[in-house]
Amino acid sequence: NNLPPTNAHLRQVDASAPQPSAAASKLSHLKAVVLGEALASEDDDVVVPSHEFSRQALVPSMQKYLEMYKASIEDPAKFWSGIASSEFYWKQKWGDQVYSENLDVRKGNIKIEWFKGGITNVCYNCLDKNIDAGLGDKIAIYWESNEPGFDATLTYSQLLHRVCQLANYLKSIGVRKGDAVVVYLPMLMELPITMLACARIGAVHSVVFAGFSAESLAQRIVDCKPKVVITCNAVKRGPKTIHLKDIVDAALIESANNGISVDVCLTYENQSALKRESTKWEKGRDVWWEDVVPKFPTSCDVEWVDAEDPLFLLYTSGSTGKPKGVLHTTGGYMVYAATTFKYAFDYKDSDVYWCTADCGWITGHSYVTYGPMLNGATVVVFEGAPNYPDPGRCWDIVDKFKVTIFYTAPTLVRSLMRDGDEYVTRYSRKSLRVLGSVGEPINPTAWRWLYNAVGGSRCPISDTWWQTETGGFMITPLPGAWPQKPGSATFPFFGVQPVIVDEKGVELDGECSGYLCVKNSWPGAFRTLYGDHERYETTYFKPFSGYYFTGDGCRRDKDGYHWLTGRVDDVINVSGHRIGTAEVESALVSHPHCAEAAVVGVEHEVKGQSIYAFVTPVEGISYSDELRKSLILTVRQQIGAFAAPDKIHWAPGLPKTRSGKIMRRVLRKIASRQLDELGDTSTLADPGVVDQLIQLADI
Ligand code: 6R9
Repeated sequence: NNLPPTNAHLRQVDASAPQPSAAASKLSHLKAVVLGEALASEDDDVVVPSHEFSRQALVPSMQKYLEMYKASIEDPAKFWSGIASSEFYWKQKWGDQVYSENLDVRKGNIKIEWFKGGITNVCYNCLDKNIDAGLGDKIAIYWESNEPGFDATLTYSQLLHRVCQLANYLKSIGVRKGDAVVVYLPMLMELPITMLACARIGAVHSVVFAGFSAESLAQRIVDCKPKVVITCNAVKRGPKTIHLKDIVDAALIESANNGISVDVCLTYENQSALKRESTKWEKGRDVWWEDVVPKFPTSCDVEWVDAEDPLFLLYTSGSTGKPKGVLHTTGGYMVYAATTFKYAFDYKDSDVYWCTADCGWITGHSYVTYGPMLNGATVVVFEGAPNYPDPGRCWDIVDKFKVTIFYTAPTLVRSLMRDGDEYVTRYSRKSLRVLGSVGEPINPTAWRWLYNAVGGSRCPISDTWWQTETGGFMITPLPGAWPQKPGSATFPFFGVQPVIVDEKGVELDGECSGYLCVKNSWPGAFRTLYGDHERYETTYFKPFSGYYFTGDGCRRDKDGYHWLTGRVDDVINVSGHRIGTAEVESALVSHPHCAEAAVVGVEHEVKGQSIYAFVTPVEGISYSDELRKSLILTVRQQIGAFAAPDKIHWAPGLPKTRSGKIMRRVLRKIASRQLDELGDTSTLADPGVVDQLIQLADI
């Protein structure tokens, strides 16, 4: 009865939105096609789900959603404990309290706990439980290699055997409950196997995306001090071979220099990329996976853990300082990842699901491994590059495995869109029924292309807004339940109360735009930043007292739909990857010829944003292409290729206020060449800097 404002808007939508009918659906499609981006307002552009789809959907209508949403908000304990007890195995039920939370720094330490005292195991719920339910022979993983024609499959029983062998090996080298395991693997089957093996024995995996540099990897190793690092010798991505083991070697030297030595480096021999004879080897430390793991028994007792014991750590970029170790725990994350997967993709047992994300990011954790496998789904794991050998590869894979749910990122959609429809229409794609998007706002043009060209105007798109920190979807369409608006993530998931606040932290009502916060906890929320609870509180809970602050801007339209408008902090989103400006700046200034650097994001047609760096060389060093190249190389080496600036803009000086703060607002305008929108520059210590920068723009 004390429902959040969002709900009031939902009621309006319910009444005012066109009712799903074949005619309406056709009309809205026509409207979308004919008017394209030129619609009077994107807020009025609706795409209505077909009757056929809605009829079979788990949540077939707005009314049903509202009922469930209301229940989830009015009594979260009842809502979530109902799901937790009926759909998961618990060795022991949680105590009297389903959850306890404090999201208000004024009332003491921030604390979020769900199902505390409950004893379970995520790996058991992903594998043993599904096998006991008769899914042993169901395909768990279709693996597709970088090279077309090379693939492999694992049934749920086979997957369990592999997981147990690795779990037994890890135990044999002394990995125990609570120990960290760093994983630096590409999208081989061994990556989900490793995650599940860690979960089985209560070890805490920390997967590092295998595109990060040796230095970034070392930084994470030093932070979480693993007993073992798991990697492979090399991987092929498209036509390129990447020697991952060399990167790990360098990282291990670097971490040893910082006082952290790792005893074991378990290395999978990825024969299609590199033979073991050609792999550099450190005797005594390095162990070939194939030499040891298959010798271990194919069954392994489960380590039963508390719902609040850690499941994994995943480092992500913030607006300042070093990457943050986002910590997720067991019970709440499990329930949330599985439930969001099920509803947001309208999951059915017969589905074949493919998410193009890498397990090195949160999307791969929650929606390649845990969410789908907790539901007993068949998952496609793809090693390669989505446009290799040509831009039709994705649809080739869709047809090959009869993929029904395809989940990807706007940046890939835009790049495939540019390559032309002929790569799409060459393939049938008729197995597809639900599409998904994640990582950044999807622009309406890309949305429509995905909807029409890829999905044949049949498949709802779940534009899922969420974050590493949230563990699972927060604002997302439920396919079939309500009309979509291309570019809007629509409405909150069950149990989530998003609010939009102004700069003073006052909740805004009705049509509004401001900072996106959440006012309650949800089971999948992260519990802390590893080793730095204070930074957790400062970053996420202090900016707006009483709320979790997401770092995103958001607008709510007249119908209550949510439109994410991008980061409002100093985080850049390049191809859906979060990169902190501070990280890139600190890499640049580590270059001996760089005196100062300031980094901003600029709009990019395919990548969403690209990195634009202003650099002041040290006295006596002149601007040159060599210096430019060497600066970019430094960033690649320190962070990874995906963080390399697209542009180095020479700066005799940076625009600073009298107190020495860089005025990024001005830099952003110069970077995007919006020179007539520079705004007030009179508070700059030296306003002349701005003209100098403008003159140097195209050098
Ligand atoms: C899952 C993931 C989180 C940031 C987030 C936001 C952006 C993600 C989005 C989206 C608009 C969507 N973001 N999904 N923006 N619409 N559907 O990407 O996690 O890597 O932590 O990034 O990505 O800015 O704050 P993460």
